[in-house]
Amino acid sequence: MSTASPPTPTRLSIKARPFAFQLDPRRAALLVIDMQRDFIEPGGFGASLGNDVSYLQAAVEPTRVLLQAWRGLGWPIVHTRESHAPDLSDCPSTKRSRGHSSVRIGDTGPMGRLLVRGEPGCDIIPALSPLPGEAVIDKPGKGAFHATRLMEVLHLMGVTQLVVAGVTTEVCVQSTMREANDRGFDCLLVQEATASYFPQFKAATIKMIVAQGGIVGWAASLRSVLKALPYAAPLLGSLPMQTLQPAGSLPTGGGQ
Ligand code: TIU
Repeated sequence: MSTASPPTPTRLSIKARPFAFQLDPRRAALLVIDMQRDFIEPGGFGASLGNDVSYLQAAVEPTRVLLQAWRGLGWPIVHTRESHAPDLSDCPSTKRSRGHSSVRIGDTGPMGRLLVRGEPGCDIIPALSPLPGEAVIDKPGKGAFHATRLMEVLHLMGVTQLVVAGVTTEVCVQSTMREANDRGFDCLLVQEATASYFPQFKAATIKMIVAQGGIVGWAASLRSVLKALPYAAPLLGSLPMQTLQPAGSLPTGGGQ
């Protein structure tokens, strides 16, 4: 008797809005956007803009579990970091001058120079550290395709679908999903694995993404994604209940 695992089907149907997402296991990457200390921890860039960074904590555990599921399958993973060269030659003065803080990109804070590559604050938080073999894309913009090799990296991996996690929902996540959508990628946002400093912006962004029949892409609960991925359903049991949003609490998209 063979003990080989059953073959993975060619399409995995994930319950999603505005309709089921047909994930192709040979073509899908997990894209984790900007889960950096500078956005999530006190004393970083996000806090310097006056934000309450504690809102972003909610996305950490769901993203960790999503990474665990993806790593177990050996499927491609790409992390991004919003970051600039130490000489700030890739930071437009318009970007640097924004915000109402006395501290700006490139200035020194408790975790080193804000959003500068190589500084402690620029690192991805330890709970979600990339493993060897996972791509890490440093991006000077909000969208991950702007002035990066992301398109080439995904092309070389044969990826046409992106399952997306990260922060913040309405800034770098939404910008990247729109860029990806225009470049021909089907994008699925995992709702618990993204967060904003402004919960109402997160809810509105999800509505915008799925509106008009999926004008930007799809959104699904972490539960739906884990239930659809091979071998991942048991991970659901390891998640604290408050990590998973009750089905009824998720924003329903308009204009579907
Ligand atoms: N400020 C804010 O909400 N976000 C950013 O500046 N960058 C990302 O979203 N990564």
